[in-house]
Amino acid sequence: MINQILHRETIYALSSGGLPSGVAVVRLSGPHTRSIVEQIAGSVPPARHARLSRFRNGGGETIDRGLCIFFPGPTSFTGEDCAEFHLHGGRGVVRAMLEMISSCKGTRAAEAGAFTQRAFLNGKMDLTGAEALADLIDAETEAQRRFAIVNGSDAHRRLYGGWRQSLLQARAFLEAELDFADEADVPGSVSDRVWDELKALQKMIEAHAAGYRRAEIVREGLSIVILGAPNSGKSSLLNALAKREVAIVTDEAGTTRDLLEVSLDIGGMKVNMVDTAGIREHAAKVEAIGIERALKRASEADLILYLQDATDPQTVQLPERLRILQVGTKADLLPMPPVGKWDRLVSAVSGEGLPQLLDDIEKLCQPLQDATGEILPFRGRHVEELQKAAEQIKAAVANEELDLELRAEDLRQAADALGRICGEIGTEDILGEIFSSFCIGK
Ligand SMILES: Nc1nc2c(ncn2[C@@H]2O[C@H](COP(=O)(O)OP(=O)(O)O)[C@@H](O)[C@H]2O)c(=O)[nH]1
Ligand SMILES: [Mg+2]
Repeated sequence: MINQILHRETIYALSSGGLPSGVAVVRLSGPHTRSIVEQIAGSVPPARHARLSRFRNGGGETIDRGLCIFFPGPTSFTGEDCAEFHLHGGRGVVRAMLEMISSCKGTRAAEAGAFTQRAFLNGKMDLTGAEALADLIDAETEAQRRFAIVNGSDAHRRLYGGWRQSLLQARAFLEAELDFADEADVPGSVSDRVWDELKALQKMIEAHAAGYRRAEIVREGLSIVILGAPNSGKSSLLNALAKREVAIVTDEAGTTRDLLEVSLDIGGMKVNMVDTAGIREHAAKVEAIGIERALKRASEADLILYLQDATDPQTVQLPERLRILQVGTKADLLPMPPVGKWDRLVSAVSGEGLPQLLDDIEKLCQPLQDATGEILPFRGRHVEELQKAAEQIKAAVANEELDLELRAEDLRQAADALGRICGEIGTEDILGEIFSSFCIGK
């Protein structure tokens, strides 16, 4: 893959997150790692063995006692010599340790994603692997975690590698045909088969690219908007589902005037639920803006919960063509539940109907749950490159009157687009952007 890059500086960072904490992990990577470990922990422990050590500062004073682990390159996370100090997670302890490391020769505080970037540059993982790792760290729900693990394996590189191989073979056929062109007795059927296979490949790439929407929902969350007339119980339902007072509830119409969003974990899926201004005519200015925003957000949502006060149902105009679940509210006030008027009847006060409503949403999420086991493109840049590849193949196939050489060149560009996704080809200019979204210490 990519040759080992020798970094001159040794980077360090607190990798374990917010302080204070029970344990804090300070991590090092680079050529001075051994000498720094010697200075701080007295000597270098056997490779990949945790050793209880006394950590000292430059003046020989004890900073703390903790575990030290040394990971010799190239079989480390970054491919370089790495080490970890496991300290007590006090602010003063960590500060003293970071100060000590920064006073050692050749060290520099790591920028966001710097360890992973070195791992990538040293061929320890490909770009989609690095991006999936960032997703794993950002994962809040079970579905996000699973998706990041599945998509963090080597699967993208194998999938795109296979497609690149097919393109290479197709080019080889075309080039062979070019060589024989003068002899005029090459059977046409060979290249016909190549074009058929390319058409099939193009379809496959397009279908794979279309999976991005599913990946997006798993990563960003399913978007559900609560709509209904004022006082239909929208804010109360949001609070009941969030199990806390997120939205203000009053019996005054027009209390909620802006969008209010909470992230919920429903059956392991991230769901972004949005409470909105009640829809009515003749609203005051601010409220009218709120209503406009509500309708706009609803038109982009994956699901609308359309609420009606079951004791006094008001009808409002909904955006069309959307998935809508009709929900009757305030069920606790009804002496006899009406049959069949709503998909669900709920009460934010007694809690009745809420588990069933959550079930409905979970069922809706099922196809997405299944998507968490799929290998999908999961960044905008993946889809752009896939589309580029598909378009180049399409151009090569369609332009029958074009020189074979030019058509072969289209195929080369398609293969390059696929190669860029995993970072096997020319990605220098996008690395900064990709790794800056990582956290420090990763
Ligand atoms: N009894 C009862 N009252 C409710 C229920 N949900 C909401 N309310 C009341 O209905 C009024 C309007 O509720 P709110 O959630 O602010 O409605 P929104 O305008 O649609 O957000 C408030 O007085 C709530 O206390 C419910 O399930 N049962
Ligand atoms: Mg409200």
